[in-house]
Amino acid sequence: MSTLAKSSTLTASVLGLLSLSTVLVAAPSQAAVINGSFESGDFTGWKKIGTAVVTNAYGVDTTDGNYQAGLSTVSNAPAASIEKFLGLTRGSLSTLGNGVANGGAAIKQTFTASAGDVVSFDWNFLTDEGTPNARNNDFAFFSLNGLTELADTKVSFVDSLSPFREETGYQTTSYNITTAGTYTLGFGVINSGDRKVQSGLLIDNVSSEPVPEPASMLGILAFGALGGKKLLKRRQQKQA
Ligand SMILES: [Ca+2]
Ligand SMILES: [Ca+2]
Ligand SMILES: [Ca+2]
Repeated sequence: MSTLAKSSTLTASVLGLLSLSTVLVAAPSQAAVINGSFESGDFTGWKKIGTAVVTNAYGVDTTDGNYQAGLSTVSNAPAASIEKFLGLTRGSLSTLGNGVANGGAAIKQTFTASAGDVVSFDWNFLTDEGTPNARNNDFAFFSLNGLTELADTKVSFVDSLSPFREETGYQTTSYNITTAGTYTLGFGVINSGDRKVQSGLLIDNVSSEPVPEPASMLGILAFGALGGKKLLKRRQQKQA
C-alpha cells in the first residue's frame, strides 16, 4: 500500500470516528426535553390538542424566561381524543374522582431518559369555576408513566390577573425516572361535567436532567487517541 493510500485510509477512519463521536456526543442533549421553557416563542419540540398557546402576555409572570405555555378548555377537544393523543387508556381521564371528563386541551413531548434522571416542571391551574365546585370539578393533570392530577377546583386559589378569575399560583412538581427508556410527558386541563365555564393551565420551566452516557465518553476518547483533534484543526485552518 502506498503512503498516500495509507494516509487516506487513516483519514477515512478518523473521519468515520469523527462523525460517530459527533452523533454520540450530541445524543444526550437531543434525548432530553427540548424547549421546556417555551423560549422559542412557539411549540417547537411539542405537540398539542385543543386550545394551547405559547405566550409572553398572560397577566401571570413566567417562572423562567419570557414565555410560558397556556392551555384552555375553551375549544373542549373531546376527552377520548386527549386520551388517545397522550397514549392513555380510553376513559382514564374520568377515573380521577372528578366526575366525567368532558374535554379540554393537552400538550406533549416524547424524550429519552436514563435511570436517575429527574423530570421537573412548573404549573399553575386557573379557573372561572366557583371554587370548590363538586359538580363541575375541572382539573389539571400531567401524564408520565400514568396519569397524575395536579389540581382541581377543591384546592386553594388566589385571585388571578390572567383571563381567568382564580389561580393556584405557580408550583413545582418533580418526577424521578427509575428505568431508562423513551417517555411521553403530557400536560392537560379538563372540563368536568359541563363545558360552559372554562379552566386553564400554565406550564413553564420543564426539564429532564440526563446523566452523560458512557458511550459518548468512549467516542471522545477514541476520537482523541487517533489524532482527530489535529486533523480537525488542519481542516479548520484550510477553511479559514
Ligand atoms: Ca419560559
Ligand atoms: Ca380531584
Ligand atoms: Ca368547566
